[in-house]
Amino acid sequence: MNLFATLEQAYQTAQAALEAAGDTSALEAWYADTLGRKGAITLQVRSVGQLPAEERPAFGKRVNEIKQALEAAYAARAEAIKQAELTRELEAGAVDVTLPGRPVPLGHLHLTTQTLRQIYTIFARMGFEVYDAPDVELESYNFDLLNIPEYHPARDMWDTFWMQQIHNSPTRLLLRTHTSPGQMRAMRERYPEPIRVILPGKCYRYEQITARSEHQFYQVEGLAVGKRITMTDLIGTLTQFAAMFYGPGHKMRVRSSYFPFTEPSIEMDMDCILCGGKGCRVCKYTGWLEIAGAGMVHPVVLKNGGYDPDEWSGFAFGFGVERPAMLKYNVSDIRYFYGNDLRFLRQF
Ligand code: FA5
Repeated sequence: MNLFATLEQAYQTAQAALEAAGDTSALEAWYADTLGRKGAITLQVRSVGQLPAEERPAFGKRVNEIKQALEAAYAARAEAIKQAELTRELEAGAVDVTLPGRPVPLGHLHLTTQTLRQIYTIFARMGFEVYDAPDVELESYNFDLLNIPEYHPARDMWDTFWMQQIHNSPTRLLLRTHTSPGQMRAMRERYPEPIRVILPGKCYRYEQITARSEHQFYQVEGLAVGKRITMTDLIGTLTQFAAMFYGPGHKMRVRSSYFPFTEPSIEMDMDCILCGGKGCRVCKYTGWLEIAGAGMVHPVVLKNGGYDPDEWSGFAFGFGVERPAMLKYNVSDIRYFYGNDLRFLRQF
C-alpha cells in the first residue's frame, strides 16, 4: 500500500481508538500506543526514507498535521474524561444535607456535681466563697493542728489511708479524712483578714462500704472567722442552708456534740424529709435527720491558724454531699453514686 494511504489509515485507527478510551488508564495506554516513542504515528515518521525525495516534504508535513491534530484531540478527551470521573466521584460520595442528623449521645453532670453546684450557689448567696484545699494532706493539718494529737481517741473517728512515707520526711502524708484541714490552710493564708469560705472536696476513710458509707465521699466544710461571730450566726447559716437546699418549712433542732476542733460542738438536725417527723426507716424512727456537724472554732485551732482567740472568733461546719443528695432524690444506697451504672445516673 502507498505510504500516504497507510498513514491516513493509522490516523483513522488512532481517532477511533481515542473515542473508545473511556477512562484515564485507557487514555494513557492510547497515548503510548499512538504518539509514544514506539507509537503507530511516531513510527510513520521513520518510513519517510522509503519515499522518493520529492514526496518526502509533503509526507513529513502530513505526519506533523496528524500528530498535532491527535495531540489536540487527546487533550480534549483527557479533559472530558477527568470531568466525567470527577462527576462520578462526587455523585458516589454525595451527602444529602436534607437527611435528619444522627443524634450524638450527650452526657450530663453527675448527681454529686449537680448537688455540689446547688450547695455552692446557696452559700454564694450568703457571701461564702469556695476555697480549694488538697486531697493529699500532711498529717499535722488533718489531725494535730485541729487539736487531734497522735494518741487522741478522736483519731478513731477517722480511719485513715496513709501515703507511703517519703524518704526521711519528718511528716507523714495521708488522704484527708475530712475537709477540716482546709480550715487551717484558709486561716494561714488569709490572716489577718476575716474569712467566710466553704471548702468542698473528696474525703477518704478506710472503712466498711455499706448502703450509707463509701470509702471515698464528698464533704463541704464551712468556715467563718471574724471579730464578733457567734453561735447564732452558725445556727442561722445552717437553717438558711437547709431551707434553700431541702425546701422551706422544716423544723430544725440543735444537739450538743463533740469535735476536737470546735468548742462548743453541735449537730444540727432537720425533721425527716420523708415522714415529716413521724418516724420511718430513713430517720431510724427518730423523726430527725442530721444536717451537719458544727461548732465554734476551738481557741487552739484559731491560734494554730494565726488568729488570736481573745480578739477573733469563728464558726465551722461540715456535712457530706452524697447523703443529703440521697435524701433529696430518694436514693436508697450510696453505692449507686460511683457504681457507673448509667441506668442510675441517667435519672438525674
Ligand atoms: C467530720 O468529718 C467533721 N470534720 C465535720 C465538722 C466540720 C464538724 C467542722 C465540726 C466542724 P463526720 O465524721 O461526722 O464529721 O462527717 C461529716 C459528714 O460526712 C457526715 O455527716 C456524712 O454526711 C459524711 N460522711 C462521713 N463518713 C461518710 C462515709 N463513709 N460515706 C459517706 N458520707 C460520709
